[in-house]
Amino acid sequence: VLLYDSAISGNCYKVRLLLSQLRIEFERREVEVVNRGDRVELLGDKNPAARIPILRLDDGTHLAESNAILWYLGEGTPFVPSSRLDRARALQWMFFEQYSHEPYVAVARYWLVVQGRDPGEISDLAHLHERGYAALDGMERHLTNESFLVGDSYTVADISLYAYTHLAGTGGFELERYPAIVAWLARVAQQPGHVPIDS
Ligand SMILES: N[C@@H](CCC(=O)N[C@@H](CS)C(=O)NCC(=O)O)C(=O)O
Repeated sequence: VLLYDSAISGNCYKVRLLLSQLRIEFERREVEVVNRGDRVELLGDKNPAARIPILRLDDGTHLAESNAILWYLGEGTPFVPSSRLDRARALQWMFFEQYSHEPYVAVARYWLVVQGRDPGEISDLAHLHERGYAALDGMERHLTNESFLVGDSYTVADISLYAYTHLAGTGGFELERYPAIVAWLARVAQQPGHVPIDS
């Protein structure tokens, strides 16, 4: 398979991490995520949203949205739960990631690290932090009593939320406030086949 990828994107990292853990060989095509003038020309026929990650499958068709790609790749493996309720719980966390977590935790990092802005220049940084901390509070409450997000094993839900949570410190979030999250991050990083974002 071929991955339209960005080395610095957490959404793309989710896909690289699962491909690595499934030992699926893939080719990477790096796409520029900062200067994005040609986005629709380059990606519009592959993803209506013209964003990466996009996976080109062996039949030549394309699949986009990081969490949809995780689900597709993980289906039929231990990374996607088999019981009806646990499958829905994995989706619950992945929708939470996209609606309540990534728009704040990833976006704070994007402005500070990728765009290299000073905190004072980012007009809505306080809002990003307030909402991002609310998402981290929710994860901390859950992980205080659980080893992983769904059931008692590592799934695509953990991959989805690991991607930007482990980078949250670079977005100005104080992860040391969250001992259960910190312990979970370490458990995730110990899973077989784990690769760091910059591999
Ligand atoms: N909801 C999408 C978000 C994809 C996304 O925001 N991709 C960014 C990189 S992290 C991108 O393509 N940025 C360039 C652009 O928007 O043109 C997913 O989870 O895959």
